[in-house]
Amino acid sequence: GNTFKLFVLRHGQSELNHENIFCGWIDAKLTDKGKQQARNSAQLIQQYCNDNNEPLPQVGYTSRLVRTQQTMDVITDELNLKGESQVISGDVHALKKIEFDDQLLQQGQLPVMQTWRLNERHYGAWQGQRKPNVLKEVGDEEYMRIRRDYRGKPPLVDLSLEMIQPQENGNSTTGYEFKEPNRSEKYAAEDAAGETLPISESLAEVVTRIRPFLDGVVLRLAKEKQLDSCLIVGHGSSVRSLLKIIEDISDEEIKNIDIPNGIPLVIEFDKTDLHFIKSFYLDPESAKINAAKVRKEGFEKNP
Ligand code: DG2
Repeated sequence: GNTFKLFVLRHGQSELNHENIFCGWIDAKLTDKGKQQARNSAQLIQQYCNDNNEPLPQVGYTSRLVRTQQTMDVITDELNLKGESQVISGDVHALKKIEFDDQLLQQGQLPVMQTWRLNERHYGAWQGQRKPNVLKEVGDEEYMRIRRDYRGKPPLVDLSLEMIQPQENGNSTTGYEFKEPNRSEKYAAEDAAGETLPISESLAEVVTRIRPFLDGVVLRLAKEKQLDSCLIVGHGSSVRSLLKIIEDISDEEIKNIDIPNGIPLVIEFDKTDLHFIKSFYLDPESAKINAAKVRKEGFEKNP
């Protein structure tokens, strides 16, 4: 065809999504429901490709967080592709030179790249906290401002507190109950490349760090290799950021957009100059219902 397609989805439900806890860079795994959502995504992609006589995605991208990688694994399994995953450091100069092995595709394997630039927005000191508790503490307006305003930014996380074990039954909290994996271990590749990783982010900051990856890797490779499609598994905020850039959504409008777990979006581009044509969900009904639920998280005691 003469269009290039990006299949983009948010990972399936994670354990912390299920518990109604802000997750950010904490490495929560998928729940069984999350895995089921991933399988369902694969079927929707397969169906779409069959119906439109299109090949399956030719490259995959995930964040460095386990929930997107697990989602990708389930999808590649379901599509009978063998995922070959590789970490890319995210360094902006290196990004422009990233290549993948064309041979892999012919052998029924999907080259997958993992980058911190697709990570969820760093939720600062809110990550690991229960949404209803944060809501109670800061009030409705501030809660929604930080969650959804383009420049809303949670308080910075204290990573040294993350290193301390929480004290049960004590009067004071000396550590966080849920925490990020050790940074220097998990992000050694990024460290080595001199990347500066955040301790809290606004959506605006996610947009800034995702742009060089979208242009330097995803769209560049699509053009160079004349790809038909690729698959990105991201997070609520990384998917919102991609949409904001690609569809040129205003700072005001982006406030109203929520991303459901595990429902693929198709974003179509003109193959010749890669200009954006249109985007749509493969299951628009469920996408609408589930996006509305995401927005209300924290407002109901038992979602
Ligand atoms: C959620 C988003 O991100 O939370 O960090 O808890 O996509 O990784 O599950 P994801 C989190 P909200 O901004 O929707 O409250």
